[in-house]
Amino acid sequence: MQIKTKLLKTLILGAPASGKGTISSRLVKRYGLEHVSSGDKLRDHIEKQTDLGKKVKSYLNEGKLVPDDVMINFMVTELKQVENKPWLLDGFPRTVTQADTLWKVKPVDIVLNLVVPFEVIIDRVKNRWVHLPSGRVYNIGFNTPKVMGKDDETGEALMQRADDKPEAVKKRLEIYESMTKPVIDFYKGKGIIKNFEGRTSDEIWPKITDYMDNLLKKT
Ligand code: G5P
Ligand code: MG
Repeated sequence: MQIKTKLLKTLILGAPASGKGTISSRLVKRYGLEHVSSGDKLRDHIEKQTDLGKKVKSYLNEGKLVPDDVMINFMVTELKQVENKPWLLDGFPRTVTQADTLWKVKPVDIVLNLVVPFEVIIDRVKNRWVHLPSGRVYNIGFNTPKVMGKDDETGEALMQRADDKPEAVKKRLEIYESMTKPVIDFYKGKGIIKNFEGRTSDEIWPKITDYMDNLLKKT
C-alpha cells in the first residue's frame, strides 16, 4: 500500500545503528517519500573521492561529526534537489545549530525518534554489511543477504563500514549523547516529535505506521 503524502517533510532521529536506514527504506516504500540520508551521501562522496569526500573521510572513519558549516552547506543544496517531493531526512540535523538552520530553511512536519537500548546497538553493528551505491543495509541473522557478501538486487560486493569498528562505535555513541540528544529537545519545543521504543525494527515498525496513518488521515 502506498499512501498519498503531498509534500510531507519527515525526519527520522535515533542513535547510531538504531535502525534509521532500515525503517527509512520501509517508509519510502509505504509512503512514497524520497530518502535523503546524510551518511549515505557522504559515503558516496568518499567512495568517488570527490573534494568533499576527501575533506570528510577522516571524520567518518573515526566516528566524529563533520563540522556544521560543511554539513549545512552540503545538505541545504541536497534538499533543494527534492524540494518538490515529499522527503524523509535521515542523519541530518545532528546538532542544534544544524536543526536551527534547517528550521529556518525548511520547517519539517513530523519527527520520528527511534529509542533503542545501547546494548542492542553495540551487538548489532558487528553484523552489519552495506551496499554502498544504494545504501541498502543487511544484518546477519536479521536481514541476511541471499548470497553472503553480495547485494540482493545487483549481486555487487557488500562491505563493512570503517566506523563500525568498536572504538569508532563508542565515539559515535558518546557524540550522540552530548551533541545529538539536544536536537530531540529542540523538536520537543516545536511539539512535532514522537518517540518509538523497541529492541527490534519489527517491534517499532507497526507503532510508526499506526502513527503516520493516523496523522495522514487528518491532513
Ligand atoms: P550515518 O550514516 O547517519 P549513524 O551512525 O547515524 O550513521 P547508522 O550507523 O547509519 O547511523 P542506522 O541507519 O540508524 O545506523 O541503522 P541501520 O543501518 O538501519 O541498522 C543498523 C544495523 O542493524 C544494520 O545492519 C541493520 O540491518 C540492523 N538492524 C536493524 N534493525 C534490526 C533488528 O531489529 N534486529 C537486528 N538484529 N538487526 C537490525 O552517519 C555516519 C557518519 O557520517 C557523518 C558522521 O561522521 C557520522 O558518524 N555525518 C554527519 N556529521 C555531522 N553532521 C551530520 N548531520 C552528519 N550526518 C552524517
Ligand atoms: Mg543509516
